[in-house]
Amino acid sequence: MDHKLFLWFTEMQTDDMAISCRVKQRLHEEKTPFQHLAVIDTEQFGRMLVLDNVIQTTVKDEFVYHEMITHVPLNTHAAPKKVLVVGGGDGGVVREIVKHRSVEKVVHCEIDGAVIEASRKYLPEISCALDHPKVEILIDDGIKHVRENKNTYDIVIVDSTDPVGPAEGLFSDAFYRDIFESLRDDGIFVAQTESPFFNRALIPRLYKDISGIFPVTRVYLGCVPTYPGGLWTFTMGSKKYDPLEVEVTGIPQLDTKYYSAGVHRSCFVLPPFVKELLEQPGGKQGR
Ligand code: SPM
Repeated sequence: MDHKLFLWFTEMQTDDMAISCRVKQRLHEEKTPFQHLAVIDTEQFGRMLVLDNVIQTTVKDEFVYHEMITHVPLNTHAAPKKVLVVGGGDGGVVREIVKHRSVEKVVHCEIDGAVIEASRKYLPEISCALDHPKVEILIDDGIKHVRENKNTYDIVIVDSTDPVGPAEGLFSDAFYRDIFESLRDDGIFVAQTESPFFNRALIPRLYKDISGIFPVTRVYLGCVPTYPGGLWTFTMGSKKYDPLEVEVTGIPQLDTKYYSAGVHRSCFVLPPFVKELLEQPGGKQGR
């Protein structure tokens, strides 16, 4: 009989639900000063970055998340020149930012240098723009960086892990206030804000915090198969520009697989069960 041993990686996405992927090969594993880091090769999603046993990104589905967290804010701004990325050590957001011709400088502030090194080595399709001449990498605490740099950025993108452990402070009202200060007068901020199925207390809290600081606050959606439930939220705070007022015919053709001018508009159409999250005490989606 011809037997083959199957090894599986399992992430407990909630206490009662898991995702399992058949593993081809374990490529890398280390304990960094901040977290447990692994890169594995899977049959279904190809190479996968896993932090503290939580899937961060995979070469098969990463484009959805990285395109949506990047192009929606950058195409909402008239001409973003200076962009800050907090987190996102795999480099996927940086790769998308440098597709924008107006951008002159990308500051990439990642607290855990080991994520960048592992991504450079094992995830070249995602990390390929980290050495782009417009990119400056800082191995530093994003919270501190934002606090120390006032009136500096056109766009701030927070590409964090889940709101536990090292990323907890990246989901706080104080951090959002510092981001507001770090932005220029027409600046825009966006953060990944988790699942509308499984983070039903978090999303309204973040929406309330952000809309208490920014004149324009919008929540939008993307579909990331390896995240719990697939459907994923992003929350944008903007000092001036409203993504819903963008003339979508003017959006440049970029090399993207999920984001498009049409998606720029449709991603803000929220199903009632998501809309209702924003209608809890704290205010409605909008100004
Ligand atoms: N550049 C990709 C980094 C990914 N950042 C968001 C990760 C969220 C993954 N959380 C899944 C939820 C599991 N509780």
